[in-house]
Formats: sequence, structure tokens, C-alpha cells
Amino acid sequence: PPLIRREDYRPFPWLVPEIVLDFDLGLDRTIVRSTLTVARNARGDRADTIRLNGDGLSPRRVAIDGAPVNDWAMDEGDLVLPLAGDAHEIMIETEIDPSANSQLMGLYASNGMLCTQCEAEGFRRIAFFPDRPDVLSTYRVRMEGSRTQFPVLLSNGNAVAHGESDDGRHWAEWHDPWPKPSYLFALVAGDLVARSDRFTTMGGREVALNVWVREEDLPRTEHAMESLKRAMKWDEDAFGREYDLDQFNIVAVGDFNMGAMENKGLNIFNTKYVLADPETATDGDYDAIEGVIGHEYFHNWSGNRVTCRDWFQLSLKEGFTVLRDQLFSQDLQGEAVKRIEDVRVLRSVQFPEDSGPLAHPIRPDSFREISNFYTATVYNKGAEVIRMMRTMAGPEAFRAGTDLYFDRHDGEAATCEDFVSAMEDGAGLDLGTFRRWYSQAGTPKVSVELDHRGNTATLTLRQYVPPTPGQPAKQPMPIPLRLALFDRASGTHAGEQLIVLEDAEATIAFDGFAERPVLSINRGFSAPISIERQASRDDLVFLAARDDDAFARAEAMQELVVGHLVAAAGEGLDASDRQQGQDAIAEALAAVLEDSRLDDLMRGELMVLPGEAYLAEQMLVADPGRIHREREGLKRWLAGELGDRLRTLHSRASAVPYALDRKARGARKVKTLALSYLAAGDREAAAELAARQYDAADNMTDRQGALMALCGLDSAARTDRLIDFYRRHRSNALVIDKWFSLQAMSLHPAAIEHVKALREHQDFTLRNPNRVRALYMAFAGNPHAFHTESGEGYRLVADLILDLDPINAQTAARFVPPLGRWRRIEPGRAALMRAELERIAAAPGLSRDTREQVERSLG
Ligand code: HT7
Ligand code: ZN
Repeated sequence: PPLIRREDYRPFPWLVPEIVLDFDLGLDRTIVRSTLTVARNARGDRADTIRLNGDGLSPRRVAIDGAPVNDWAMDEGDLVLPLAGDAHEIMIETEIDPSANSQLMGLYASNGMLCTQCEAEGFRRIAFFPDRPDVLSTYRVRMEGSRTQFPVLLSNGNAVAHGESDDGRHWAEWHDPWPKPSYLFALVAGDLVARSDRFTTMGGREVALNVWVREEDLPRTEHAMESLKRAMKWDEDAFGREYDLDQFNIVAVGDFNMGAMENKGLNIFNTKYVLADPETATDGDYDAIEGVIGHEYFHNWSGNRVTCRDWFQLSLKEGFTVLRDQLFSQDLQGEAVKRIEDVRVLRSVQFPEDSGPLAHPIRPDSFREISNFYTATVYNKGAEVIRMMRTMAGPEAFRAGTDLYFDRHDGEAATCEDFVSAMEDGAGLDLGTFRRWYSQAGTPKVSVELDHRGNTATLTLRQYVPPTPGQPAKQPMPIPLRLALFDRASGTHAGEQLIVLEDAEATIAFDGFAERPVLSINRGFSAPISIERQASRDDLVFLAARDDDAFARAEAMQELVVGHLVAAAGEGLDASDRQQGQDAIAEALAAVLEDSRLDDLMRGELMVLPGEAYLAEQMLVADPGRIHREREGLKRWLAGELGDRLRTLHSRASAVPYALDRKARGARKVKTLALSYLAAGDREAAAELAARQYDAADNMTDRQGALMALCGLDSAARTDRLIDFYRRHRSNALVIDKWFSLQAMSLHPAAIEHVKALREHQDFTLRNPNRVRALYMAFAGNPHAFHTESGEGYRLVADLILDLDPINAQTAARFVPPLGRWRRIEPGRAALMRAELERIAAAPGLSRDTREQVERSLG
């Protein structure tokens, strides 16, 4: 497959201001008639043909200006038509089989309903069209089908007409007045019911809201609807963005490649991000639903009203929208807790990506398959880059920048450069060299030295951006750092400062410090970088207990543990160093368990130990076995040292009745965290406690937490409760996904055997991405099982990739990155990982998706 380069962008030679789509719907056979109004694009090259993208389509009939045409040609799936004049009407008829569409791109059948997924290049599997984001058209859609099979017929925009036809068929017509690219087209036809509500916008528009689901799921839609209304209001308040249609529809689909899709006025969601009630969804699920509902809704402006010129600009809409959803959730969940969680994801997923063979800038320069670039780098690092602009400008000037961006580019297909320019003009920033964050990959490392002489503390900062594939040498990038210098005796500081490290190195002197101060740096994670410093244990214990920036406090706690575990799993620790390290961690954790000023949600964040992937990331070459043993060993030791306090916390939290407020959610969080520590200590006692938590649970958060602990323990209670959980929830696919995941991610020594058994389970299927991810993503993220020394874990994942690739290439390709980490793993395992990648590469008929990821991973 060809390499597509950003620098090769050319406007499409034709405009398509209008498209009319006519669907004759059937699960096995759908006829699509599309009528395109086309006109020459003055900005494009002159052409005497038009190339309409297609993927697996063949034209049944073609007409131009009403006259049948036969001299068309097919080229690599595309339809090429002769087109001599300046303006024409093109009619093309195609036939598709949605039930055979296992890739879940284009029009497909899921549970007896029909639905679409067009981003990035799925529309070309429905109709021939210039399937690129810079061709914007208004859509008129008519669909007709069996009334019993498809009682509900939905598309983008506003419903304009509907009626009955012969033989129990009916039809509906929709019109979307907002010009949009084909990736935002959507259609849904099925037997669905809606939870309905209304929202009045700040301008007084009355919007009808619907969340469409299968009838049995209706009771689980309240949280989604409430989240939607909150998101609509929040976008008005925080960004001045108002909704612009009379309807907003959300449809939940059980078979979906990603989380959700922001189609104009008709968002399609994975059921996982819609359905929730206390019995079946955890607090984490509730948060994720709110975040994803917000995210897709916010795309109505950042993505739909202003879309992307080409797919290299993906971060323009995704990075910005992730930042918007983070700010939204932070307003509801609390700033510090949300920030800690977002940074945890960034460090455990994006940092490894940025230091591995798949590293790419947030605005990539080239790709073979765009689906492979829906990455944590484009999304999460993209959000961090925009957040840095906000930090440098301040929230008000940032808002002036986003206002200008929306005003300037409303109705356009824009670029990342357009966003940066609007920020410069609107927020008054000079982002000259800051643009390097868009073009350079790799996580910058900033080394920090604090020198103290006389009354002066001198801070020396040096940045280094490591080489990444295709980018051997880097230039320094502006790095905004929020910092404070604490007076050790009083525990206070004279005020936080924001400095921007512009160059490779900077030295800054701070006067007025008779004693050496304690440095708190990169507060709030003001830049997505790695800080390298030699902070003393005392300083870290001080900050973990006293920093007034809650994020920095959690950070000090993490640094303390990371420093200890990396040393232990790396060059090793002598007995006295080990003891001192453990004592310092126990002291800091004891303070966290006892600090009555902390709410439990924050206490929980402070109790979470750094993940094994992040620990491995801190080492040049990691031994996953040693990291796992050291981390579990530390937990066991802490459980012994702090057992009484942990049990007290567990019992205090268990007394808090179920509610959705912060207090009760916090109690549930620390309850399961306390249990997970205890499970590393006295296993029998912990199994008993976990079984009690399971039996007493009146909600999924407690039940799942208890089962997670039990899954790692070899006890009869494990088997009993696993059977019970399955029986209780066998009819709920999302909960059965949890049942698969819990076993695949467990600390049980035989987890890999459990995974092998589960892939043969009657409920396992390669056709449902949620189920595949539930088993295999959980497994690939379970270091002790995935990195089994024999290489069997790697073989299991490689087998999955090969089996899944012909069915769902996009999902299959997402399992390649865990194998691609081989360069950073000790040589024995690295060879086994590489061998599996080579085995995949040698397989005939590999998809473009998987081939690209495997080849990049082999480097
Ligand atoms: N913008 C959406 C991306 C998406 C997607 C991409 C490729 C294949 C399937 C997909 N489903 C959704 C989701 C979002 O970021 O909002
Ligand atoms: Zn998005």
C-alpha cells in the first residue's frame, strides 16, 4: 500500500455542494442510489475526470446529467468518470450486503439493526464519493424498508418527511442543512426505543433529545441523557458554543470498533458508553460515559462545524475535543482527581507509544492506513499540547483564542496551523517555536538541578527530546513549567510561578532562601514531559504530605515509589537501601491513610501504585518479570506494615451506603484499593474479606472490586463467585465483558491458562470488538501473564491478530503495539516478541492495517 504524505495535499478538483442518498434497506441487500451535484473547484487542478473513492463497491448504473454512462473505469476500487464540463449531476447505483460486513466500517448489521461507521474512510464502502474530509456537502437522505424490521429510521440533521409504502414498508426523509464531509454521514434503521428529553439552548432553540436503545436497555439510559444535557449546557458556558439543529439523537450499538462517533446530529455509540445502572456499571463506567457523551457532543463544534482539511490534521479535532471533555469532566469530578487520572493514562499508554517504534508527531507526516493513527499521541498528547497553550495564555485569553478560531473557520475544513494562528491572534501568544510540538515526536526529558548557596537557590533546567523513527535530531521545544519553592520549616511557598523553558538549557536564580527550599515542579502536569531529578526521599515525603497542589502531592508520592521500584527492578538494592525505601513509602502511605483533610476520592488516587508499564518506561531495558515481582513484593510488605490501617479503612468505607455522590464514590474507591493491598498480604484472610465484600455488594463497583481481588487468589471463593457473577449477568453482554476481563487481567499465576480456556468459551466471539478487547486487551495489559517467560503470551496475541485480521482488520491492528515494545524488553523475551511479529508479517493476505503496524514495529 502506498505511503500517503502530508506534504502532498492537493485540493479536490471538484466541489460537491449537494448529495442525495436513497436507500432501499435490507440486512443482506441494500441498494444505494446517490446523486451528486458537482462543480469545478477553482482552487483545485483542472481535470477532465472525477475520481470517486470506492471500497468493495461496483456500480450497477451510472448516469451523468440524466444520460446513462458506460465509459467509466475502476482503479484500485475507485470509480473514474469522464467529466468535461464545469457543473454536472452524477447518479450512481450500488448494492451492498450489510450482514457480510464484519469490518464494521460502512453500513453494517448489528443485532438485527442497520447502522453506519464512516470515519475515517467508511463512506466509500457505501457509495462512490470523494471520501475526504475537505469535500463538504449538504445531505438529503431517503430510506425505505420493512416497518417491522426497521420501525425507526434515522439520519443526520432534521426529519423532514415520512410515510407508508406497499407491502408493510415505510420510508423517512432527513435533511442536514450543515455542509459536512462524508465521514460525518450516518444512518440507523432498527427496532429501537428512545429515552426522550428536551434542551433549550442559550439562544432559545428547543432541541429534542433522544437516546435510542433496544427496549430492554431503556432503564439504563438515564445517566447518558443527564450527561448529554450537562454537556450541552457546559459548552455554552465554557466555550460559548450552542447546538444548531432541532434534534440530537444518540444510538447505542453493541458491535462497534471504537467508543463512539460524532456524526452530525446522530451520534452512534458503543453500548459501553451509554448504558449504566448501579447494578451493572461501575463508578468508572459512569465517568467514562459522561466523558464520551461530552466528547462526542463537543465535536459538534470542534470537528463538525470546523472540520479537518485532511487526516493529518486529526489532532485538530481530537486533541482539542479531548481537552474539552477533560475540562468538562474536571468541573464535575474535581480538578485534581481528574488530572491525576488523565496523566496516568498519558504515561501508561502515550509515553510508551512515544518512545517506541510507532512514535509519531501529533500531526503525523505520513501514513499508509489512517485508522492506525487514532492513537493516544493524536488524542491525549494532542490535548496536552493545547492545554499548554491554555496554561501559557490563561483561561480567559485562551477562550478569546478559541472564539476567534471558531469564528474564522466556521464551515471550513481547517488545519492545525489555523488553530495555532488563531491562538496567536486571539490569545496574544507567540507560538513560533511552540509549533515544534506539532512536528516533533518523542517525550521531552527535562533534567532538573537545584543548587543552594547563601540566600540563593539556582535552578538549572536542561531539555532533551529523544530520537524517534524518522527524526534522529530534535530542536528544543518551549516547555511551560508551573513551579513553587517551599520553605521547609514553615511548609509554605511565596507563590507559584510559570516559567517557559524555551531553549535547551536555562538557569534561574531565586533569592531569599536562607535554607535550601523544596522544589515542586511541573505542577498540575503543566507539560507532557518526563522530569529527571535527584529529589531526596525527605523532599518527596515532605511534598507528598504538604504540597498545596494536589496533583503535585500525588506526583511526589509516585516519584517516591517509582524511584524505589525502578532501582529495585533495575540494578537492584542492597538490604539497607531497600529497607529505607520501603520505610519512606510506608510513612507516606500511612500519612495518606490517616489524613482526615483528604476526601476519599483523592485518598484513592494517592494510594494507587505506579503501573508496571510506566515503570518499564522508566528503564532503558526492562525485565517485566522483575518489575512485577518487585511491585507485588512492595504491596505485600505494605499490607503487612499497614494491615490494621487498611482493614480499618475498608470497614469504615463499607459502612457508607450506596449513592452517586463524591463521598460514597470515594468510599467505594478506597474500599477496593484497601482490599487490593490486603490481597497481596495474608491471602486467606483477604479472600474471606473479598468474598464478604462480594456478597454484601449492592452495586457493580463493589462487586467487581471484590471479584478482581478474588480472581488473583487461589481460593474456593474465587470459583464460587466467578460462577455466581456469570449466572447473575449472563444476559448482559457488557457485564459478561467484565467477567472475561477480570480473569484476563488477574494476578493469578495461571492467568494465561484461564485466557486459553476463555477463548474457547461459548460466549467468546471474534465478531464483537468489545468481547475481543475484554479478553485480549486485558490480557495484553497484564504484564505477568503477557510476558510469561516461555513467550506463550506473545503467541496467544499473535494468533489472535492472525485470526481476527480477515474479520476486523482495524481491531486486529490494535493488538500489534504490545508486541512492538520488544526493543525495550530484556533480550530473551525481546527475541520471542520479534519472532511473533515476523510470523505475522509472513502471513499471506494481511490487511493494510495490520501490515503497516507490524512493519513499523519490526523497524
Ligand atoms: N471521531 C471518532 C473516531 C472513530 C473511529 C475511527 C476509526 C474507526 C472507527 C471509529 N469510530 C469512531 C471517535 C471520536 O474520537 O470521537
Ligand atoms: Zn473524538
